[in-house]
Amino acid sequence: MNKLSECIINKNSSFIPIWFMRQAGRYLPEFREIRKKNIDFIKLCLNSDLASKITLQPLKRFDLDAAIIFSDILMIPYGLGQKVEFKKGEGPILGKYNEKKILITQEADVIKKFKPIYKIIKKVKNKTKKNVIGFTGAPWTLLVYMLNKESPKKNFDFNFITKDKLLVKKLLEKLVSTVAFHITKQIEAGADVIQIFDSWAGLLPKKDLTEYCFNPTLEILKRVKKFGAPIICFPKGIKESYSDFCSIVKPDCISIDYEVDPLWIKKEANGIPIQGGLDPKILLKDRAGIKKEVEKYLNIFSGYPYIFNLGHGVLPETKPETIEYVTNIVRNKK
Ligand code: 1CP
Repeated sequence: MNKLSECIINKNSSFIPIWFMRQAGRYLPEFREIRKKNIDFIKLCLNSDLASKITLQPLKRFDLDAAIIFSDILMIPYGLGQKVEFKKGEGPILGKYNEKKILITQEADVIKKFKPIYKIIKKVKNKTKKNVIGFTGAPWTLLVYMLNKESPKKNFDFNFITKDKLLVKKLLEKLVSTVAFHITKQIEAGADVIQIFDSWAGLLPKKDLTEYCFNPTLEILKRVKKFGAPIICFPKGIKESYSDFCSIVKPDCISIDYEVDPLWIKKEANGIPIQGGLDPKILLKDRAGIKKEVEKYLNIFSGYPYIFNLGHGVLPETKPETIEYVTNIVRNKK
């Protein structure tokens, strides 16, 4: 059994596995080199040679315990027939959604489009003994992108997104089944662990978390449990509701963001393995500042099943040497 599974499934706390969200990405010059020649981001995610190569790039440089597949959460809206484009400096732009088209999309149509993704997993699996992490967006976060058609960073209105209750209900059901199915196919292709990113859970009013975040995630976990791969959940930004998330959803592992007090969550998680937490902005500080913060997490979670990671993705301006520096601190922790 490899390191992440050992920590999550066996709750082994004698070793702290390490990987980084967005470890394959814009902070790496070798990624930017490939990206420059591949303007169409979706096409790049479906190019199994290049995407498997990008997935392995961080493992060539750093002593990490896992490879996260190079893909994107917005492959799901793309798979359901919505146009998805990434414009330079603007983030994702989604096309008009056609409710009927989305709702009648069959699993077979999605498989046909996603075949290269499962091929990437198989290729990566053949090339590394490390854990291979598959991932997906959570229904709520995907719904936000599909209906908002651009990043909610730019503009977001909860009442606008949830205005048409019937449409939202139907879309969430479709997303639950598509996400559960995509997780299953990734596990079949060889993914050892799956992470569900609910990057915009923090936009939900507290009273609506159950309906839009907890319940859809619970339903997905129920459907994929029998396939045996542990699931890490990352309901970013839900603050004190991390405690309810742990007791209601009971994920195999909970990924915390940088607003979560690590000492508090250690008490609230009820023994559920914890991942992450460190603010990615800390990695832009000097070495003494970085070491202090990394060691804070290592000390707090000493003796608790913990996976070292950040509280969100690696920022594009992070120096690759910093990732190496942090990895060495974690590795040398006794
Ligand atoms: O060159 C570029 O401009 C592309 C940048 C890029 C990359 C490298 C995007 C566009 N996606 C990715 C890959 C990616 N996305 C990975 C695999 C690589 C790895 O982690 O090593 C993963 C796991 C994601 C997940 C993802 N995509 C999330 C969830 C995590 C998070 O950051 O909260 C989200 C929200 C997205 C949407 C997305 N895709 C890309 C961008 C810039 C965004 C964010 C848009 C926004 O700000 O709303």
